[in-house]
Amino acid sequence: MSVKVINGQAIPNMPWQDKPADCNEVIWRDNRNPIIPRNLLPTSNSIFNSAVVPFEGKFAGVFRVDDKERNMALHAGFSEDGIHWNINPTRIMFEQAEKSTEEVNQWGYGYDPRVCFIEDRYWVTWCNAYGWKPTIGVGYTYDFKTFYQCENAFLPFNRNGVLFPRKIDGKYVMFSRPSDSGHTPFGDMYISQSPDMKYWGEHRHVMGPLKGWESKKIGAGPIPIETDEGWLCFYHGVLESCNGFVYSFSACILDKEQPWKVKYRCGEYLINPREIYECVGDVQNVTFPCATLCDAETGRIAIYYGCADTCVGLAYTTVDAVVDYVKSHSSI
Ligand code: BMA
Repeated sequence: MSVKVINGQAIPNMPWQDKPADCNEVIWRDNRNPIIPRNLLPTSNSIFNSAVVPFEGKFAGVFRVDDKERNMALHAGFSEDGIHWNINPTRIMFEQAEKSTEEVNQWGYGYDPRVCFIEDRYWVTWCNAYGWKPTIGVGYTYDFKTFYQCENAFLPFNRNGVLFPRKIDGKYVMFSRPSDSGHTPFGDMYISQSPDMKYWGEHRHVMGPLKGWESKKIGAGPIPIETDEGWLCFYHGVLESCNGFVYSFSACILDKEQPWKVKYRCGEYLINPREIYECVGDVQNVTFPCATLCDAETGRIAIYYGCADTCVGLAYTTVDAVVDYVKSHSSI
């Protein structure tokens, strides 16, 4: 490995498939995709845009499960190998982290969760409803059994709240993407900072739409990976075509100490919807990454991404390969 992963962990049992000999892309798909089907639970309409982390030598996660009434909820799940998942049939019922927050932090709905281990616990951020308007919900768990809900991070309307895995300059750092109440025809990535995970400020603009594939809006994806080149961040970008929105994803590298400074940003998408399970489903043409596993020893990366708002796919790359590609195809 020429690029070093900082503060990472070895995950020797993470899912992996070697790059097929005839593949000339930077990211390649698992040939068992979709690894989580829409109907894994008897009540599920779809399971997608979900977050996975290493947990006690195995894997745990928070999954977006829409039921057949089309309620959007978060469910905990566990796996031995990161491929085969036992997802709880009942949704996560958050306990209130602080009594004083009881009135404001009612569960509204939950979608597009991210999970980030910081210091001693797994933080969960998701798109939560406050008065049926989307904003960033925040909670935590130690064991994926009991979950505690904190204050929402921001005012509506906001989506794609993604935490950095450590404090930077003594502050928690989170991406978000201010939006509207609908399918939002705009969107830039911002960073906000907090001394305590409750009060968020010192907002910084990171980047907005640039190239054709992301010309409508962009949003943060999985938890950033710290490397000696900077923060490696996968993010989604949206193009509007005559058939509606098309969600692809790519990567950028941000400054380690001032992560709102973009060092490199790939001009091309790295994955776009082209497989049948990415193009056909409840929302056609969506590849939406929410989590990675990264083995600090080998630099292998497994990317969990939602496919067509219906099921979960898995794709692979390496830190060396993606950093090299982003640097050599940087549009800034
Ligand atoms: C976004 C979110 C995502 C979804 C995407 C495409 O606004 O709702 O959950 O994957 O739209 O429908």
